[in-house]
Amino acid sequence: MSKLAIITGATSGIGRATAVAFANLGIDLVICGRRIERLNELKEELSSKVKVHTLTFDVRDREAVETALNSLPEELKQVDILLNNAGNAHGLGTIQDGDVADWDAMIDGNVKGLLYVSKVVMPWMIARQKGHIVNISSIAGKQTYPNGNVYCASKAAVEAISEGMRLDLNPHNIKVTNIAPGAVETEFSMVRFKGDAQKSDAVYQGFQPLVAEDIADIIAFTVTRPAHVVLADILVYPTAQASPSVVKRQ
Ligand code: NDP
Ligand code: 8X3
Repeated sequence: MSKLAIITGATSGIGRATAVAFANLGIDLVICGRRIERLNELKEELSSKVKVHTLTFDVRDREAVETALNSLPEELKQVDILLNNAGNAHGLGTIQDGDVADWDAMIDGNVKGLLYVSKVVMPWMIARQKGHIVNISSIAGKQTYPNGNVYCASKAAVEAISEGMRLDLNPHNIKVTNIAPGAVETEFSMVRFKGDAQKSDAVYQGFQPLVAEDIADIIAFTVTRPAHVVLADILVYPTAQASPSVVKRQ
């Protein structure tokens, strides 16, 4: 029987690449994001391989999250994998100069949004006494770097939530994987720098960063381990990176 995955943040980067990887494994998909046209394009691309359902909502909007997920037909609530990937950094600067709207976007999206989605999906997994939750944290959640402050805090929260889920869902046979990537070239830095392509490009200059497909490949490996095996915590760097701020550039 084919498996079913819900992916948040499937319109771009890691989420989109993972949708493609899952489709290649024959995993049916519920793909989520705010940009409906991108979801429709992805659905069109993958529908010859697997069943694809789209859901449009902002993870920060609790009511929208609940309404969208609860609107799924019963067969699409039989979820085997939840990939909590939606998220972004907004801004890079000292905490004393921080923009409160950016803080709200990161805490509400990266932390509360992940919780809102999980709150709906966990009971479905508990009812079936199986499932796998994969949370995308970051190196930023393991190590705070200068000017990263609130983004790092939001990802440290994801690390703690992953641990909490692993402990509390343990009686229910539910796997929890936390993945902490280093530098992955996606739309991430364009969002962080509010569309400033020069600043965004500079992040990845002089070294070979990870690409979204590298992380998707690892997620695909993670969700295809035997039932008794869980990869609990995965840190992934590009070879040129040794910490958030130590990168060997040409
Ligand atoms: P992208 O900007 O390419 O993708 C972000 C995805 O998240 C998009 O699909 C976007 O969809 C979705 N998203 C963002 N905010 C919301 C929201 N409020 N509601 C619903 N969906 C939202 O970046 P990445 O692929 O790099 O990022 C994916 C995850 O990986 C994030 O959690 C990020 O923090 C994490 N990460 C990224 C790293 C990197 O270097 N790139 C390294 C470590 C972790 P839409 O805009 O359509 O809603
Ligand atoms: C994304 C990686 O180092 O820009 O989470 O925070 S970093």
